[in-house]
Amino acid sequence: MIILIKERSYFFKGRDNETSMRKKLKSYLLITMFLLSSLFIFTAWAQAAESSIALAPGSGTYNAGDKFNVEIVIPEQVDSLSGIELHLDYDPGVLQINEAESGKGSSLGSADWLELLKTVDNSSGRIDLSYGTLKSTALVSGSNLKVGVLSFTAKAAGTGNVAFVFDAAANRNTFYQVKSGGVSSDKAFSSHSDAIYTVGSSPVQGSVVGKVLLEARSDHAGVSVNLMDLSGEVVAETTTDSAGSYQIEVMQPGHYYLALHRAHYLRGKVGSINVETGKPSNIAQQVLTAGDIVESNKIDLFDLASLVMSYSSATTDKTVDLNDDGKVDSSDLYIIGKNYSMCGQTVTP
Ligand SMILES: [Ca+2]
Repeated sequence: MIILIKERSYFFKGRDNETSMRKKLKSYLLITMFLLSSLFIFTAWAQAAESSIALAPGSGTYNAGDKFNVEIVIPEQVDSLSGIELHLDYDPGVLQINEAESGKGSSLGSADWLELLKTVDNSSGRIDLSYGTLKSTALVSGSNLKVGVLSFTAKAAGTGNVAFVFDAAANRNTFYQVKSGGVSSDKAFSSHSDAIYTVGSSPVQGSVVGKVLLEARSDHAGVSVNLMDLSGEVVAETTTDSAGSYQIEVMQPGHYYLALHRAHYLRGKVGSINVETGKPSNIAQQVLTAGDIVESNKIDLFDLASLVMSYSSATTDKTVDLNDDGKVDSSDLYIIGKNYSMCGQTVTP
């Protein structure tokens, strides 16, 4: 507008002399500089109002079996934070989540903050967390706000990424919420910093080697073999091959037991395993008892009834065809009868 008026006056006055023309050019220049500088100030102000979200540490090197914590942080100043929704993906082949906290143990630890959503899936590698408060007295302001804590175990050698997800269509959009004058508004993060963690393989200390057979079968694949420590935690796991063989590498020498499980068989257990450095611990061959058709870890009337219902029919249902010969007949009934009222092992130490 100012430029326009100046131009008009310049036009009407005419080209009187060179000095006045210079003066006018100078004033245009000053106006332009003023406009440009106010644009810079405005941009700087707009940037200061933005917020990013980051993982700390953003990188790290660990050995398989190490546990480490990662904090979710908003570095910039945030005023009157009333809620946060966090969605992250990670590589479940390399990292395992033990605990994810959106609030407890972080800047949002007040009792007036409520956990609205917490999903952690170690098979697909996803974390969904949401935390918020309805009380205006519990609003949080500050910079470097810790809005979450993730506790990981370095699972296996490799590179494990942890990345924020911004996918509103999939209902997995990371954002935060602030409250002003009693009104909440959703805010998008202007930028984000993901993380990469490198896991190196720990030197193998010992191993557990053995064989588990499935009663009345020739294919012994698929028995899950869990190595447990004496507090009942799974330390390592594997499954048998078709010969029933398994081998488990053990990082830490010590005392363990094995829990054995295959669907429709009684559970097995091998106690008092001593793993020593540099030496395989050979486990005596185990046989899992067939006939637990309804999976109660006991062979009883319910299993017998299931078998009788399919009796004398050709079948591909291996849960009732106990010896896997394509039909349900007296040989399957014989197995149930022989094992009748037997119970499997309990998994707890
Ligand atoms: Ca059969």
